[in-house]
Amino acid sequence: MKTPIHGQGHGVAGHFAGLEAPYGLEDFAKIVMLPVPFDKTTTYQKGTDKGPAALIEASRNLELYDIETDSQVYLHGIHTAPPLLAENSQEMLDLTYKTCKRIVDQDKFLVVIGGEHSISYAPIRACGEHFKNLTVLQFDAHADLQPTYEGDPWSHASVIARVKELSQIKRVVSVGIRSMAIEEKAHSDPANTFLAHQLDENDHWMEKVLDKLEGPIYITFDLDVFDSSLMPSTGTPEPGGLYWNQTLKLLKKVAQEKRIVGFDVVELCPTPNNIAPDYLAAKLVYKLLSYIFHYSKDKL
Ligand SMILES: [Mn+2]
Repeated sequence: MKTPIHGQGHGVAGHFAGLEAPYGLEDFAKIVMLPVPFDKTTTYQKGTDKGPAALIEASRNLELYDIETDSQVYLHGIHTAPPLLAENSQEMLDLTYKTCKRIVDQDKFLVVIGGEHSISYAPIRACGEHFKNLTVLQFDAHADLQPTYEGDPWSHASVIARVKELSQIKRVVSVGIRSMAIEEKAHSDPANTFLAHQLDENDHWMEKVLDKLEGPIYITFDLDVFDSSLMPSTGTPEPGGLYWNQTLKLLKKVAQEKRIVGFDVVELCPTPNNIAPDYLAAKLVYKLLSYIFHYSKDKL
């Protein structure tokens, strides 16, 4: 592949990894990338509505060959769907749910790109109905367990509270939590929560996470789970978070041992003149797809 020129990338603008036909074609592609540029309920730094476009633009600078898995996951085809636009939470969740349901019912592998974390309710609901008894693996700095937040039950701070109410969800396993209101504590589930300060220097905790994962697995990945030095471009950056190699090690183990049926990556809030976090988010998406399609293709 030619070395990309800075600020540009290969292929077609607006397509993940710039993929052109046949790999970016809807009918051919096994993977469908769905941008949901929604930001209405965030309370600190606004701008996650710009996240999907920044992630997709950065992805045009990715190498399509993954060294670690010795694979080229794009050969399965990655179609980038048109962004979903809505004025309010109800409209956005309804539209996103219907679109996600159609994608999973067509046996495509669903990837949702946010947007604020509240959008994750829709793909989780769609995957829960399609795959049944879903376990949700949440990567997040925040518990997101507020019963309602500022009077809004559909706030980004309430998304996991709403997810836990879905009948097709067996369990939510949370990793990297380090910020919680006292009201959320009563709703938290210590047996399935891996608080950031409890993650040791060694990686023994990862086996404990794997033990909690049963049945089909959906990953909701709030980028603020990363340490704020690594991921400053998020609505609510928190110090004391996960690092890149550690995170990928866990994701790889999950892909090797479990059946991942879909995922979302949310809360990218691009910073002007700092492309590194956008590229990190794009690379996370591509690495996770590489792991899933390399290690668990017989389980898909
Ligand atoms: Mn979150």
